[in-house]
Amino acid sequence: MIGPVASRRDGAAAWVTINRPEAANALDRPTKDAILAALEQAAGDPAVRAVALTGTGRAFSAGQDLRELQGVYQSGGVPDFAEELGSFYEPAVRLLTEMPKPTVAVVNGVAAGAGASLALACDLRVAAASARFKLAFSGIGLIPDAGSTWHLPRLVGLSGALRLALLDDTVGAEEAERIGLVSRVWPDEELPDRAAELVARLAAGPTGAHAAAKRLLRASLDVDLPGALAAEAKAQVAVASSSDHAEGVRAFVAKRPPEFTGT
Ligand code: LHQ
Repeated sequence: MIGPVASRRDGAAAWVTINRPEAANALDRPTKDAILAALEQAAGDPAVRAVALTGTGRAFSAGQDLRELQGVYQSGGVPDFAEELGSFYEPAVRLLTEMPKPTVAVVNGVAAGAGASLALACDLRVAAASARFKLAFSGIGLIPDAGSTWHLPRLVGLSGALRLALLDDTVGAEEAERIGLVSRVWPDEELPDRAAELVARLAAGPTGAHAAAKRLLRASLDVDLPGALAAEAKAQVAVASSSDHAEGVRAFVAKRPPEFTGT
């Protein structure tokens, strides 16, 4: 039986697919537990060199399961938001942003609420032409969470972030590409193959160099130039001793494509 999340390997790429299409891949407790387990597994497995997060059906993810939330309110309870955030959203966002390998959101359909936040936390987003982003938080009287207040200004600038948070505009895939939210948009029917190709390319890349580039770029807005130069030098000395660097130079001189191993 397939649970709320399907994990599979495609060579050195791990694919984590949210699988609750009947609920727009909304995040209820079992789904959150399964996503976290899948991300932890992929992050900790050195044979995995890129991770893709996607959804089954018409949605990427509609965020927090609001029926689950409503169930708590109806039974007279008060959901423990701090626990919700601390037990799933924070660790998931930290795994996506900190694992030493590229993470890609393959946005197959609507990404709303914390579903959008998870997509924003990935290193790259690629989208189907019919995909759309909607923060949705203000619609239920909440603030953008799961890292959205941090990621949005970095991805689309403060003005764009305020527009998305306060006006709650729905942004289609083409506009998302134009404003820098996504890196590629493909016709819906081409998304699976094109995304698999892109994720496989990342998984066949120089994983150590990708990891260091990801770490430095993510930290860059919080350090000054001398600090960034020093961090670059330290990281470059480390990756310069990798097999992948030697292979890259060998392959260039031999006029052949490099065969990186991630070591
Ligand atoms: C849903 C959901 C959903 C359950 C669609 N839940 N069923 C919050 C609280 C606690 C702690 C931490 O953080 C958070 C973070 C958050 O994520 S808050 C934001 C939560 N998300 C939303 O407010 C989005 C609500 N959904 C929508 O606005 C729309 O459904 C979107 C724009 C996602 C999609 O619209 P449509 O394409 O028109 O699809 P639909 O509305 O018809 O949805 C399809 C089905 O999925 C439908 O079920 P039904 O049985 O009626 O066919 C929806 O009820 C269900 N669904 N979102 N979040």
